[in-house]
Amino acid sequence: MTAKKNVMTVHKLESSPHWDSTHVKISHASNGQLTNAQLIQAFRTMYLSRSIDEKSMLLLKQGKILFHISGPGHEACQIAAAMALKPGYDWAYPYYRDLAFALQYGSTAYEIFLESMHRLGGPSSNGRQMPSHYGNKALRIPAQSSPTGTQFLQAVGTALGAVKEGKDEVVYVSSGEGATSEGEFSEALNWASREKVPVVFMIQNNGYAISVPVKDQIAGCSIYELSQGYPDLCRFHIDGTDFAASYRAAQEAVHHARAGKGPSLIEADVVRLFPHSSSDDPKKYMTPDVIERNRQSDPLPKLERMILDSDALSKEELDRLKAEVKREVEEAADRAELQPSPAADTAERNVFSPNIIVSKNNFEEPRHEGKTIVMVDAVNHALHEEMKFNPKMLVYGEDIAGSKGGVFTATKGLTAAFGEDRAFNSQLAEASIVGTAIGLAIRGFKPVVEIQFGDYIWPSFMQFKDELVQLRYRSDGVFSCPVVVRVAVGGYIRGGLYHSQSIEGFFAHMPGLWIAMPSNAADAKGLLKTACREENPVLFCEHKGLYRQGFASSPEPDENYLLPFGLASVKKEGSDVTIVTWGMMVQRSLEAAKKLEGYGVSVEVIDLRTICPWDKEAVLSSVKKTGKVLIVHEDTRTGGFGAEIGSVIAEECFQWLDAPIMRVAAKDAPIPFAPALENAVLPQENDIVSALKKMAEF
Ligand SMILES: Cc1ncc(C[n+]2csc(CCOP(=O)(O)OP(=O)(O)O)c2C)c(N)n1
Repeated sequence: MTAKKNVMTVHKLESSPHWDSTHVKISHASNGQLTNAQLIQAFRTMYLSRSIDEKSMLLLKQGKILFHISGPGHEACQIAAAMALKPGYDWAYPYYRDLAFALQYGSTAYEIFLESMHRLGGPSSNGRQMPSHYGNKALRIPAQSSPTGTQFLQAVGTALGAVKEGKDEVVYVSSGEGATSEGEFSEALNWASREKVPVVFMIQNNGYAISVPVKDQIAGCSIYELSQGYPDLCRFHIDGTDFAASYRAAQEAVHHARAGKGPSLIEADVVRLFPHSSSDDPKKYMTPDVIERNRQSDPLPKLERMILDSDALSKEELDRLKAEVKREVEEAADRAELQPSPAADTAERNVFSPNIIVSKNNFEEPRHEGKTIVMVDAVNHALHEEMKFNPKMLVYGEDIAGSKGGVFTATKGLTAAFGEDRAFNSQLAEASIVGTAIGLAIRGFKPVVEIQFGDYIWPSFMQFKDELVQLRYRSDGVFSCPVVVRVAVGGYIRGGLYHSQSIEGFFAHMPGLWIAMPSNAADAKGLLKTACREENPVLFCEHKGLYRQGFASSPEPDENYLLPFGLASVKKEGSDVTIVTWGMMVQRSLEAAKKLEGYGVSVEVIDLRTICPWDKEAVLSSVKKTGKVLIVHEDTRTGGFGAEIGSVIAEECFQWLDAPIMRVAAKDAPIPFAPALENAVLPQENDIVSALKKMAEF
């Protein structure tokens, strides 16, 4: 903890000259805009929050709650922020220590206990998410996750949406000081400040991130100091245990945002009076001195003193209020305990949306009659048509805007046709692209964003795995974020290690995500249009080696063509061996199959088209017919999606198999640059031919 902690100072940018730090000293005379009713309200919420935390620790000992993260010491700045906002109109991304915020914002003690006792009927998770992760649709609190820092970019996305809709909503997002070390915090400040979006960043600095002291976390120990270079970022450094000071800063920050002047950062110095979580013991890293000093900064007795000093309530009235709150907490806990827990057979509910917009049942592939187009143009036309169809659709990513239209021209003409508001460049930060898209989708936009190369999608991996694909599940279907992420993938373009990667195997391991990987222009157009309409998040893999290939071009489908996910295409019928493949490998498999005809071997080639869901029925029925299956993919062999397909075939088709299931895939190596090396690593037509011959001989 630094010497700065709990000093009653407020720093303020010159941009708000009416803020005067001398007003911060709390007294009856100087509490300014605070009425007695507000002080009493704040005290009631603080006492309620504290009592819930205390009760939770007891319930934990009784085994009725399995985990708890508490907020004592943080309450004053949280309540102040909630009081400055408009619940249900503004948005909030609170963190796990924000119990007092959630209560003041409108959550009830009963709802809190429903969540912490993992009961049905709570506002945010029905027993899916751990306690202390707040969510409430009516209050506009998106159900929260656990990674420290992912919420910042989502908040920026939600705020960006408010600006786009011309609304004066404000978005609150909070964390501890430790979480600001995550790169996404800086990305969020950059985006928020650059675009002047209405976010209030509330950083609750309690001096520790679990056991790590702030001196080991933040250069100079203050995020307020560190963030001084951002234009239009209004900054405050306050004693967050002081309710009046907190309220004034919060009001100012919210006012700044609502007036369209941009984001604010409030660094609130607070104390953590309880352990980090129920699994922690602070005595292992806090000295008795620190523990005692923290205790003396407890915001609860401070606010109590303020109420008594200002005669807002007498001692007897305050005691009555406390007794009433204690009763409320006991009743809420008892009532919550009586509610049922979720049934085991609902465990897979809401991994995916139950609504399929474009069903594969009774789907009939039309003959496409349009002009022949290459795949990148098919993508481009799909985007144009869908942006016209859905005014809430936005397209953004690195380099996508303006006359260039991306490094592959897939987004060409979108800005000219739909304006900078709907087709725009993002900052060069992949987590930002996906994170903000989540925040936009949560409030009803349809972001169809671009990651320039699959090789660089990894900074967004956390936003994918922990956020994009899990929001629906962790909120049991209350929230969703149907984002489409288009990404150029694949090799055979002499792109070396960092412009060649196949990524579908990694992403297929994420329940909740749909993945497409078309092999030709017509499928690309039909699948992308479907992706833009569906409710599930989609990773749309576009093989850049196919973008302009003649063999991947097709007559253009019309604007009504929507190709369902999970429907494979039999590209060639055969009776001796089945090839299951996708993407670039479809053409190579067809060429190899043609060669095998010369040896009297009839090969069936199935193009999966989508990896999640994949068309199991089509594959199994072909394998039952041929008795032999070769899986061909461009991704590295170990852990590639072929292993999954092979395993399912072995489980469900064993008695039909006349040969071992085989795979042709990339070697387990990065993809090197020199042509001879690249050819050696990526699967070639000859590899497929050899494997087919081997299989035919069984
Ligand atoms: C990305 C990520 N890394 C690690 C963790 C484990 N973790 C949970 S809370 C925490 C400390 C956070 O400290 P701080 O942001 O200062 O907030 P505080 O808990 O002190 O309020 C850590 C490391 C996590 N949840 N997410």
